[in-house]
Amino acid sequence: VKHPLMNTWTLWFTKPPSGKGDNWNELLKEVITFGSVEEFWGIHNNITAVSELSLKSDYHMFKKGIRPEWEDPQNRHGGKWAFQFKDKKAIDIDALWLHMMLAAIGETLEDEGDNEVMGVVVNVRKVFYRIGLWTRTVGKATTSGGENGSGGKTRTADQGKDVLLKIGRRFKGALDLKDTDQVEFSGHMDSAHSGSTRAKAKLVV
Ligand code: M7G
Repeated sequence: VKHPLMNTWTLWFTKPPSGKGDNWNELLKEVITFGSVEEFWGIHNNITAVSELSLKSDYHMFKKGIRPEWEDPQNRHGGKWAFQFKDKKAIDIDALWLHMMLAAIGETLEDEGDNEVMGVVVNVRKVFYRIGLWTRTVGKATTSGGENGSGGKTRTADQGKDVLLKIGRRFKGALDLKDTDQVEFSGHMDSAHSGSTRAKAKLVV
């Protein structure tokens, strides 16, 4: 028996660079696409744990059809919530990443109709692990889901921001962070321009 997930997801892997001249595009590999609870566990039980990955590796789990890149047109106006775990030895990154993936596939990070969650990411770096949650927008006013204004949902900038803040709080909850820990949101535009994802935060929870 297969228990279907609400969405179909694709797992991606970023290999650490092997030398000079490796660009982002060549390092990002699509691994597998799945749409059921059973497939998820089959994959999870058979791939390398985050704690065993080399430095500069990433896992990305995104909704099927969305590349985990700023360049994907679906991410063009988006951003991400992210938290850096700076004491790598003090945390169980495998458990945290599992919780993050379960929250994503279990659709507990947003309410039906929010339509913000694109995917989740874990970065393995020398001095931290970072877990991120990519969103479709940066909380601007939008109209979506209808053509020529017919049946489309209009969202004011305030509503857009409220949705992102709610998602940020759920992200923080899924990672079991303390109230005093700060989770920051930044837009991909800023990330791309500053040359790093450590761009100035627009929102904090
Ligand atoms: P990171 O892995 O998000 O954070 O970005 P880090 O600085 O803590 O390692 C590292 C670098 O990877 C960026 O400066 C970019 O060169 C590259 N990179 C990361 N992302 C998510 C993208 C992307 O979506 N598109 C492109 N072109 N490069 C990216």
